[in-house]
Amino acid sequence: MTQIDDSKAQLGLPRSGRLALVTGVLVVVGAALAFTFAYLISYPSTVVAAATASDTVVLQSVGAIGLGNHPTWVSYMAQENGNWVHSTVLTVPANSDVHFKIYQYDSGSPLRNPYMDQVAGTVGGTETLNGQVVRIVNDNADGGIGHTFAIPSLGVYVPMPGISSLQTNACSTPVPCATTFDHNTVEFTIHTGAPGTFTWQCFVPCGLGFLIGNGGPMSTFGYMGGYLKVVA
Ligand SMILES: [Cu+2]
Repeated sequence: MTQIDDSKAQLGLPRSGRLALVTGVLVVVGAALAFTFAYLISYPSTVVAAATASDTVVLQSVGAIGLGNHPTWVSYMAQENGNWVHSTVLTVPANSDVHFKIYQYDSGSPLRNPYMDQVAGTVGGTETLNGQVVRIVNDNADGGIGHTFAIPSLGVYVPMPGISSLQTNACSTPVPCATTFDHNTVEFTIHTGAPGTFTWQCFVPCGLGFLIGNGGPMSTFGYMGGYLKVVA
């Protein structure tokens, strides 16, 4: 009767080979866990969007961010000291009139809820669209609505039209988009109250390729939503 050599019976490998295999598997699993953990705790940096009430919060919305983990995703960017940062976590001063200027480079579509054509929660209940003061934007016009800037808990809703389908100079370079590309400029002022942290988001279901447009960039901080940190 033949005696089974235990050192070679399993996987047909000698003991040292099995040890190397197990070590290899552990290293791969460990690396995968570390990568997943690092991904889950990654978070947009906080941008001092307006240090004082006399500063303007400058943002841009783009059709594709072109960098990071999701280069094809639609996104906002924010300016800090004149430099563009891929973040949507913004600090602004409390108890102040804070002015916003948003360059909107993306195309748009009609809204699912045209109620959001109306500007709300801004000083005067208006926005300035390409230099013109308006209270309402027609989402059924050419271009539709690209994105909205909304802070639901403060009652702020600002519709931002998409660029016209007839325009031929859409932003095609890596972000940030330069103002030489087609865009709409939306400006408004909100009055901040006491310090606090408020969620802001887009309400256009612009997450192309995701379930009813609300996944991906619509549900990931740093893209179509973020925090407005109102600080003393
Ligand atoms: Cu959007």
